Amino acid sequence: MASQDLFNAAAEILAENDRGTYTVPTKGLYPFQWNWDSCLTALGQQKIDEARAWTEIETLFAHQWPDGMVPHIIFHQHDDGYFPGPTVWKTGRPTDTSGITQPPVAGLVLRLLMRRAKDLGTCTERLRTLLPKVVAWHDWFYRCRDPQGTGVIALLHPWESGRDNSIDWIDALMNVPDDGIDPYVRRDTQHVDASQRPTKAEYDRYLYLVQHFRSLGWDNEKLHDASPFQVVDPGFNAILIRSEEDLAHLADELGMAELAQRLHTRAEKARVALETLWSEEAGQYLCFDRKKGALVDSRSVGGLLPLLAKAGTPERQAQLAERIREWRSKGKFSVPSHDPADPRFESKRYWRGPCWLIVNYLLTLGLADCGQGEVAREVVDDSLAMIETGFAEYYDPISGEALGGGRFTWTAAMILEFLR
Ligand code: 9YW
Repeated sequence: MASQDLFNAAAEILAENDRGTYTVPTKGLYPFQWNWDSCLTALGQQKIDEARAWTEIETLFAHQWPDGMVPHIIFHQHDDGYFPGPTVWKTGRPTDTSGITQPPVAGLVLRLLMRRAKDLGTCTERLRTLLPKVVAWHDWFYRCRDPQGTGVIALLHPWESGRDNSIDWIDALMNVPDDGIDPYVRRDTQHVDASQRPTKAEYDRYLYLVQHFRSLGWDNEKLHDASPFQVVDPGFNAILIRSEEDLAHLADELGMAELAQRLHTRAEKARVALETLWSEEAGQYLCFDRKKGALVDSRSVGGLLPLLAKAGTPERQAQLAERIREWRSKGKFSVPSHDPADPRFESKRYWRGPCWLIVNYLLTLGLADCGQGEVAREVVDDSLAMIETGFAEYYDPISGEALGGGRFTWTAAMILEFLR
């Protein structure tokens, strides 16, 4: 498709999924506001309507919890098409929300919005209001998800990672009971092919965790230590570090030198801690299971995302870029969500192999920063090639085929970014 046609097609999807002050990922399958979807969508929206992009993020942060957490779903409107809905979460918020969070891309997105701002005065004003809220979210992460002060934070639920059914969580989920769960009916498998979705055994454990946290009153001062699932994800932590540094830069620009220094210092500590997740054998970063006290033997794309934080030595960064090329040569398109050489890889099952354009985008930012521009260009080219099969939720890395939900918001937003 010609660039202008692609731009128009992507803009049409953003408009179609726009609910005025927030955007749904895709109608039917995901009818509410999702945290990292919204922030990444704002990047695409800026190309069309800068003010609307800021509103997207402001709406999300209007539902921040008093303790600083920003929920992964905001249930703005009633819709039975999604499970688990508000009656399962029961978080007791004025507007219903889920009780867990998602990858903190807001900080890095705000810096990009500011860098490209057209109406600098208005954007700066909106930033002044948003910045302390994003900082409060980051403070929450380090207070509630790293109570021992290790420098890296743990996820308490696979859904928090944004990479729901990754192979990364299989072992740690074995520590989560699957009994005593209220009877439930899944809705996702009514919208899309069940063979491409998480399994029932996984869903049972996802729901056990929700029920367990609910029984603790969603008190974030208690959840970490009480959770049978505590996994440190290098990808998630890399996003947090990158966003933290971007917030520090923004704080500096707003004349908040002390805050900027505090954020820089914390990001530095996190960056050092991230290196404990490096595996020489795998040639990449791996998750760390805090309950077991061991690295997780799973070579997922989460372990390549530290490029985004410019983590590690140039040698390590080069190895990560090499992984991207190696995985591409085993599949056909960049970047599979898991090493295709792993027998557990599945080219069509959600986060067990398929390519996701949001991850591709984050990797291209990291690759460019780490002097790997050529690999970044290959990732962009592959992304644009896969889009020819449709603006899908995700893609098969072997056939390039569109999979999952269709007319997907963040995929459209990423195409607008790739067309820059
Ligand atoms: C769910 C909305 C979300 C994304 C996640 C993705 C999937 C399913 O869809 O989650 O039920 O929340 O894994 O990253 O935010 O697009």
